[in-house]
This record gives sequence, C-alpha cells and structure tokens, in this order.
Amino acid sequence: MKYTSLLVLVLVFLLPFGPAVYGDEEKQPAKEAASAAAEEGHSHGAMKEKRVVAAVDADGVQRVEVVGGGYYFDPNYIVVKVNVPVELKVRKEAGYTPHDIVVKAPEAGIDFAESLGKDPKVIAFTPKAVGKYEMYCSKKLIFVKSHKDRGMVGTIEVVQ
Ligand SMILES: [Cu+2]
Repeated sequence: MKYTSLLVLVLVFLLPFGPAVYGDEEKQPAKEAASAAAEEGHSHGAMKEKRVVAAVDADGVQRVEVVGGGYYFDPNYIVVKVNVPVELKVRKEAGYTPHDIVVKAPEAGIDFAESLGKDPKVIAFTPKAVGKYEMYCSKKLIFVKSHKDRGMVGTIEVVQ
C-alpha cells in the first residue's frame, strides 16, 4: 500500500516536469518518462560485485571501461596500481535517467565528478596512495532514494 502510493507520487510528480528535470532529453516521449519513473519506484539494484583488475597497456597507462546505469556501475570494483596513470573510459547506459561518477579522494590523487553521457568520456588520474576509495553516482530525485543508495556505488582499490 505504502509502496503503491509512493509510486503514484513519483509518477504524478515526474510526468508534468519530466522534460524540465531532464533538460538534455527533451525529445523523449512522455511514455518513456513514465517507465523511467516506474523504474525509480521498484528497482532494488543488485549489488553484486563486478571486479576488474586494470591491465597496464604498452604505453604504461591502466585503462578501464566503466558503464553506469540504473542503478549500477559495471565494473563496480576496480583495482589499479599506485603511481601508475589510470584512464577510466566512462559512459552511460542507453536511457533517460541522468547519472554521474564521483570519487572524492584528493589525498590519493583521485578527485573527479563527471556526468555520464552516451558517448564515452575519459577521466585520467594517477593514484598516489594505497587504499580503497568510494565511487558513486551523486544523482537523486526529490522524494526518492539516491542513486547511490540504490546501488550506484563501488570501489576503486589502489594497490602496491
Ligand atoms: Cu545515477
């Protein structure tokens, strides 16, 4: 009962404002807005670990591709070597909901917040300190749980 009212609330709230909230997707039909909103209501993002150990390319750069979507990062556990340059090639799954990828670990030389688009974007950094650092999506719609709480969260582990 509670769940149904929440879903109705989300739908009622989003339908009229959908295009305004997601300014970059104005041409999406309202029908998709409704299904996107419905996803907000019942997704319980699987939190399975998808681990990748970055390989060092011939040019000495560790490259990892990351896809973000509702509500996951794939992979969501990325192991990289300290003091070796990293390039994360990030993009968003097809669809309506905006996502980003954020890591705030300036003490480790990792400090970025990038919106995800359908076209890949490269985030470059060189990790300076061994440790585990959280990556997450900072998006949140009013009245519903944040994307992070729904499973858009993961770890960058920097190893020796
Ligand atoms: Cu997100």
